[in-house]
Amino acid sequence: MISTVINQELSIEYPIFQGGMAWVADASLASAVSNAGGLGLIAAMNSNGEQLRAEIKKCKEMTDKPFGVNIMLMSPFADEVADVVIEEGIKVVTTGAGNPGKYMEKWLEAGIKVIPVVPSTALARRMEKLGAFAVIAEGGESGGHVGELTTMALVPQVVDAVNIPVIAAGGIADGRQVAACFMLGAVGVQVGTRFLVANECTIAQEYKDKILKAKDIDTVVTGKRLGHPVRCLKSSYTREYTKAEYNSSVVSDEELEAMGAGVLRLAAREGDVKNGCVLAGQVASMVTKEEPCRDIILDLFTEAEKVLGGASKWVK
Ligand code: TUI
Repeated sequence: MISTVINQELSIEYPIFQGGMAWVADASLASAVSNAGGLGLIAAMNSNGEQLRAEIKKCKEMTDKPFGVNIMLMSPFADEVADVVIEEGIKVVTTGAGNPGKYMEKWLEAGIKVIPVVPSTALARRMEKLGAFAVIAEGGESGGHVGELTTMALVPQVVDAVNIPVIAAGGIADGRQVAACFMLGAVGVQVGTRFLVANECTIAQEYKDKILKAKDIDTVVTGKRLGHPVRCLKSSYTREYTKAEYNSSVVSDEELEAMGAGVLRLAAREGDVKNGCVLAGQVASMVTKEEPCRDIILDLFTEAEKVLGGASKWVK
């Protein structure tokens, strides 16, 4: 049984977080992950304050286990959702795509455990100083908004840089990868892409089918030119976007920005995986089966324990 400060302090069974995926991580997925023994997270990215409040209330009805909220800091509603998590008594907040410094004091005062995603040791150290409970070191193998470093390079460097717990994210879809993260010094993992095809995940079936059919080299990073690099599956949309992105003499930044509007919702909610943006990590091709969240978590940890138990086979 893998047990660390993460599951112990957060009162969950397994040290695993579900990624706060935009337009994906709703009350259904978050409550299912929490009921399965992990930490489910509702993504606030696509919600204003009142929409988030409604989703939190729904989640409270679906589970009596702890769950958290992920706040995407580039969201125009970040300020209002930052207050809603306090009003609703949320115990764990993760953040992404920025520095949550300006909210830290009030969240800590409210007794919230703040766990920011960090793409570098510098931000990890800053977060530790501001009172973060832990950090999520997310490598660029992940889906969605990505940093520069890989999980393999980032996790041990963050582990060495701070004295708070480190959760690894990016490129984790099976038990071998969970085990590898523990070997790098992480005490928990965050998994996104594998939960996309969970039975309890409410995204369009077309999105799930595209994940299930993905091959190893099917992801691409778009949006670097505008400073918002995002990893997703290749599609007609990404081909058009990439053409525009590397043609700055013809396509202005404003036009490029407009090409990104509404594309996450289009794929996740309407199932238009040709014209929408299907966020997914590099491990999408390892995700081959739709199953309940409980089976995903059991599979990850059963295999991880086996691998960790046999780790010494390399030492003669
Ligand atoms: O946030 C994510 N993944 C996301 S957010 C999202 S929605 C969206 N994003 C961009 C454009 C349009 C829509 C989809 N996926 N992951 C967490 C994450 N955070 N990865 C990397 C970072 C990060 C990057 C830079 C965190 C902090 C940071 O620091 C900036 C600073 O101010 O130091």
